[in-house]
Amino acid sequence: MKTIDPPISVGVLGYRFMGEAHANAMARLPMFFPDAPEVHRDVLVGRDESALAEAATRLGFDRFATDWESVVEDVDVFYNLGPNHLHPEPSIAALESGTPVLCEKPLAPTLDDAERMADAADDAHVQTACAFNYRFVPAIRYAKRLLDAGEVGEIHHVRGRYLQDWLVDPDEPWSWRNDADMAGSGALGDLGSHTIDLARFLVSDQVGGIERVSGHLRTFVGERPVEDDEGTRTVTVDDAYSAQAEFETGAMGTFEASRFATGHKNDHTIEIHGSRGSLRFSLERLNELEVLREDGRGYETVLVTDEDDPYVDRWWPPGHVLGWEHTFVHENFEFLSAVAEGRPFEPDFSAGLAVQRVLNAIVESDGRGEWVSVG
Ligand code: SOE
Repeated sequence: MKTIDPPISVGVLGYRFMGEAHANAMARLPMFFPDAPEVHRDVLVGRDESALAEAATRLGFDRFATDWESVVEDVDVFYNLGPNHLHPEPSIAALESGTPVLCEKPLAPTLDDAERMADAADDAHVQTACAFNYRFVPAIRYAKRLLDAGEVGEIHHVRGRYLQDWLVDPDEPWSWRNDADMAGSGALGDLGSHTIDLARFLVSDQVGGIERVSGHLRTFVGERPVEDDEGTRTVTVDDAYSAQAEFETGAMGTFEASRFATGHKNDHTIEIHGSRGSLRFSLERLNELEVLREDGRGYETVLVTDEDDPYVDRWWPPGHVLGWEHTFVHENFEFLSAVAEGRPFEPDFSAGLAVQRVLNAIVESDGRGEWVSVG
């Protein structure tokens, strides 16, 4: 695997939500992770020159560019944080130039694109990352430790749901996230990809992969107003999905996500029930893990902020809680360290592809009205 000597120059495509989250993470690294490789926020890539110039200055980049083609060859590492339809070509071009790539989730709008990206990663022998940032929540890492230690016993149920409500207003404007060509799918890919990845991360050692699914997708509002313009545009993706899943061992999975779950802003929960105990996590209380132990009478709430909890010693004393942005700092630390040390990174493009296969099977199952094998 490729090793890159620091300082590592990074080119970033995208300067909105995810561009800000990752730029903030890179800026925090030298202060809180002094053992992280030195990183140089080199070039920010986008289309609109004046917006780019402003963002490049604000986010600490030396320069900006409007053509990703030259950037992917020029930098040590490429971050693809654009809308989903921009994930495949720039990422593949970067890999073909031997440049390691971190790409936002879902890996691609379609399974076909995700397969091409994973193939390019295999051929390139460089580090790739599919940015499932919730793997880097300390309480999730702590949950994995408990699961790996066999604390919940044989796993029977894995239940994950990701609830938001930002589209419940039919006057909320249309955006690329509502478009099948640009996004691939809606709540399923945007939110469900996180849940499927988290489930795989936490329990695949115990229950194997997801073998088959039964899915249901629904669009509640078919047309949305166009921002600052006349008329409406058609919504071509799901507003919500639900799915049943069967893991290799026969363990049962139930998953759902919605952008219409009134009252829920960013409520990502995962519950695991085993023969000896259970675990429960919610992103809205991300410093906590609820644990039911074999000899317990009920769930105990563990505040996962002790010094020996994952990543916590890098930040504040016990009880001085962490937030959503810290997950990106941890993720950037792990990815950039892997690049500097010539190690592979997890979750990589093959993990992104594995999630995409499940998303695809859920869509197919909805269309056919029957259970579909994940393949
Ligand atoms: C919007 O729905 C969004 O920002 C997702 O795109 C992110 O992946 C998720 O972490 C929060 O919600």
